[in-house]
Amino acid sequence: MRKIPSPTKVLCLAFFVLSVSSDAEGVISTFDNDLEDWSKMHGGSISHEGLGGNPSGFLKWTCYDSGEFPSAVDVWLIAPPAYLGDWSKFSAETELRWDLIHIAPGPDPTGLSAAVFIYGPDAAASFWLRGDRMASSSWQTFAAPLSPEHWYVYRGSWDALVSNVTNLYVRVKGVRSDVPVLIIRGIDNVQITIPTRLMGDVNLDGYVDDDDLSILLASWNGSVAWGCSAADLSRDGEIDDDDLSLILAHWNAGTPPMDGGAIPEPATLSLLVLGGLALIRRRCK
Ligand SMILES: [Ca+2]
Ligand SMILES: [Ca+2]
Ligand SMILES: [Ca+2]
Repeated sequence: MRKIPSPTKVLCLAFFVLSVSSDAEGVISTFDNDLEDWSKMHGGSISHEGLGGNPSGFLKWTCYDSGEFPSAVDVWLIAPPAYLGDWSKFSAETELRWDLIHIAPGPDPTGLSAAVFIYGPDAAASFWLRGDRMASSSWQTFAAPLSPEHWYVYRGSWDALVSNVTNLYVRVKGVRSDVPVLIIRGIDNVQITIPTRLMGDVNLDGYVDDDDLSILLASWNGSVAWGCSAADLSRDGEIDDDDLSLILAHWNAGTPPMDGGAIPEPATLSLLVLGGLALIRRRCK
């Protein structure tokens, strides 16, 4: 069983402020004028939209399934050559990021997931995001840190892979349906970057609040693989009290999103944390 911090300890940590930032670098696709040499394989079609992105233009994926022959309709977006080559030059703080929106989500958006695949001559790895963060009708940012503990290396070694990345695919899962469905999603701002990260902001919406705490508690004691990585704020490979401390230390940092909910008062926050810790204790028994 992992050590659970006392509420006093974690609440005291809320008064510490850390700043974590660095210069952005790498490559980015804003899709503001065209598809920027991205292509796709598997289901549906992709096109360029000049407006409605995050901001300006974006890549639109449209998939219509007649329902007559239920089939997987995932799209695999194929990155252009600018993203390939030697990734070993990137530091461990570097992330592959992309923004996603569900314009027509299909019948079961909560069943969605997303993944990134990278291939080299003798190596391959995947990074997965859980579906429960995918079902949003507003733009959301997702991130895959470029460090090996966040990836499932299923062929070869990580070092061999990042020394020569020959293929990069961003995959967005569709649905299997026996009734006609229309799915439209948007992708914007695919990039390899060292982000200016707002510490504690697990869902990357620019604000630290109960949404972030909820994701962390739902991932408690999880490993960073299979979609829990966003909650691993301390980057030590586990979701635990270190990460909880970082969220509480940065509570209400950033700017509330336009459609954000009410900001919990400190007393409400205390109850929220105590409730979460009680839940964790029960799980640990
Ligand atoms: Ca754009
Ligand atoms: Ca947030
Ligand atoms: Ca951690």
